[in-house]
Amino acid sequence: MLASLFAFMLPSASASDSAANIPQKTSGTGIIAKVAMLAARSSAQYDDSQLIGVTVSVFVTSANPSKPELVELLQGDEVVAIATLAISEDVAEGLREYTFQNVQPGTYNVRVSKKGHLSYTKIALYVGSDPVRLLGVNLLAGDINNDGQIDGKDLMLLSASIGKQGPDLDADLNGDEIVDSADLNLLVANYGKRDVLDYPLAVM
Ligand SMILES: [Ca+2]
Ligand SMILES: [Ca+2]
Repeated sequence: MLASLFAFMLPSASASDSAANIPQKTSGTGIIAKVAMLAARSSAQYDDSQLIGVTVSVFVTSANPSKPELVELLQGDEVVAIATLAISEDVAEGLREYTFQNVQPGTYNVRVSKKGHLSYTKIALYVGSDPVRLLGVNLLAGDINNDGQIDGKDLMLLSASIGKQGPDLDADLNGDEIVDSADLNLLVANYGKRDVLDYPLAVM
């Protein structure tokens, strides 16, 4: 039985590049050829399903929750995807959820960056067959010149801007459209820190 089905599959396979050939066969052969074609197609779909990846969610807080972050998925140093901001009412105020869809199994780095903040990079995030939730990413404010560290240069920039008002001021770390002591306090709290590289815990 298998052998006879196989015999019918062969001609259908050879004619697979021209669907018009199928109806020209005798009706019996045509049906079996069609079944074989469908079987081949569903087998192909099954193979495709093996390629469907999982969702990776990243939950982020920062000093300025009114402005979006840039959330990137990397393999080594190469950016392979940029996350989209998820609209979810379940997420608490000030917390933002970003998602990457259809992430293939593998090991990735996830980088979260934002104007005025040190970046955060999760190193060697393993993605298997289950969805991944990366929780508790809190960006540190104060890197006004965006050089990866919070130091005297940032402090000078902020000091020179004290009292300024308006949207999109570089030294307005908390996004309330004024540069004042609240921004200074944020910078001082993170003074001396650098871009965060979060390595996996060593397995003993
Ligand atoms: Ca800086
Ligand atoms: Ca401010």
